[in-house]
Amino acid sequence: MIDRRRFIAGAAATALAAGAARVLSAAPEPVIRVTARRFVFLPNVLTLKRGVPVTLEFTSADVVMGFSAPDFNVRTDIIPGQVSRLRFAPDKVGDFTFLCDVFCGDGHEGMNGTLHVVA
Ligand SMILES: [Cu+2]
Repeated sequence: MIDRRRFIAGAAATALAAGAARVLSAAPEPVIRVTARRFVFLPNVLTLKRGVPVTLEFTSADVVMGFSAPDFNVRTDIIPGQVSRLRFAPDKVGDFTFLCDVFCGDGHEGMNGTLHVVA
């Protein structure tokens, strides 16, 4: 019984070590959470790396919104009570405007932010 317990502990340690090696060899992709509410995105400056896939996770604090980054041809609806995920890898460096593309009220036209893409 003692030997068996020792074996199980050894197996667990081996599994942990294997897991640690996986984490080191493939860092998890970045995830950035963004809250949309009338009439702002928080945060409204998102720093990304060119060529590195990123997942943006959007939630809405009030009404249906949209996220659109025309320079990268990506968009998604943002629905209250849901998480909208958008995964892409920016292919150019610079500052690019993103905006809400679903009419959400009187401040909608000014609801935007910046994708700050670095090398
Ligand atoms: Cu809007």
